[in-house]
Amino acid sequence: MKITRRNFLKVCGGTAAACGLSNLGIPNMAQALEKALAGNPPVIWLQGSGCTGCSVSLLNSVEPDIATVLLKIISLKFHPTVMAAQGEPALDKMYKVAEDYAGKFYLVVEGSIPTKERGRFCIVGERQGHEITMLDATIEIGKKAAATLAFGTCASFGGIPAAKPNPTGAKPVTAIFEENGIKTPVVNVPGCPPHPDWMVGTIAYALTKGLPPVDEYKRPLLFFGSTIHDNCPYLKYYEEGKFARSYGEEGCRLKLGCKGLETYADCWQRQWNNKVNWCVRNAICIGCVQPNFWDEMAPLYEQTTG
Ligand code: FSX
Ligand code: SF4
Ligand code: SF4
Repeated sequence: MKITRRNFLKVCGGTAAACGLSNLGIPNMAQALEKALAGNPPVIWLQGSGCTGCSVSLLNSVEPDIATVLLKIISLKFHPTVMAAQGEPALDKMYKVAEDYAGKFYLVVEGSIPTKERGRFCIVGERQGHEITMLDATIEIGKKAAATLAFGTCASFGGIPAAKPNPTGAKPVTAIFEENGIKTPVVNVPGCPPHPDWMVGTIAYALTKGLPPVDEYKRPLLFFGSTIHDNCPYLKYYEEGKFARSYGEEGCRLKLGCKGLETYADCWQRQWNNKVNWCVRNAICIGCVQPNFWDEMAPLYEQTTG
């Protein structure tokens, strides 16, 4: 698949803006991405326990659009939802890519990893008559990857599948790697689902500058560096002690259940669905990017913080 220079620069411009890299300057960004594209790094995308919302969110990427991301910026070798290949040949290809590009490909994990019953709550396929669990695949592929990007709160922290009583023993990527002595670096890009810019931006950053600086929960500071609350349009109401008791009433949404005080994300400026809206403008922040989402954020529509 060829990309024209004109389109290429357009992509670079969009990507730079999307991930806040515009201060790099387009020419540098173009050069760096061009270099990365020469290798077109292979990506293996595994899906564990989740709702596929992370993939759906990525498909909503606007600048650059998703076809450009999947076909030109990265070389997606395996993705259970979007690939045409199925069954054993698809799995064989996945293991071959991991072998051929050992230490050079990126692993994306979406969804958490069930560990009870030897991981048999989540089967990614069969090979030679044997079930391959998500747990097996994460360990086997994860140890060969250059880096692993945990996309979504489930992969990053366990998320909804790991909510109490967590019958499948669902765990995040970092826990699986730690328990199995896997040293591959992990970047967590949480959100239930994550914003497309957070995912595309993290990929673009990794390709151009290496893995991004992260916070104590391995989240890129670029997107998760400040709280929703500190940047909220309703902050002045909070400071004045004026709290809305119902939607539509003027005031801070704390008493309606807003978790913005303890939630680190840039939704307040990035917004969602191509900047149509975002949670706090007409509802509340439910803290979907935090390590203690779901258990400690529930009940969502009751005050649990502040
Ligand atoms: Fe989890 Fe992905 Fe929430 Fe869903 O599969 S982060 S349940 S939006 O989409 O993993
Ligand atoms: Fe905004 Fe929520 Fe903070 Fe109130 S509690 S100021 S609604 S983020
Ligand atoms: Fe998640 Fe809060 Fe951002 Fe909404 S505003 S997407 S709940 S972090």
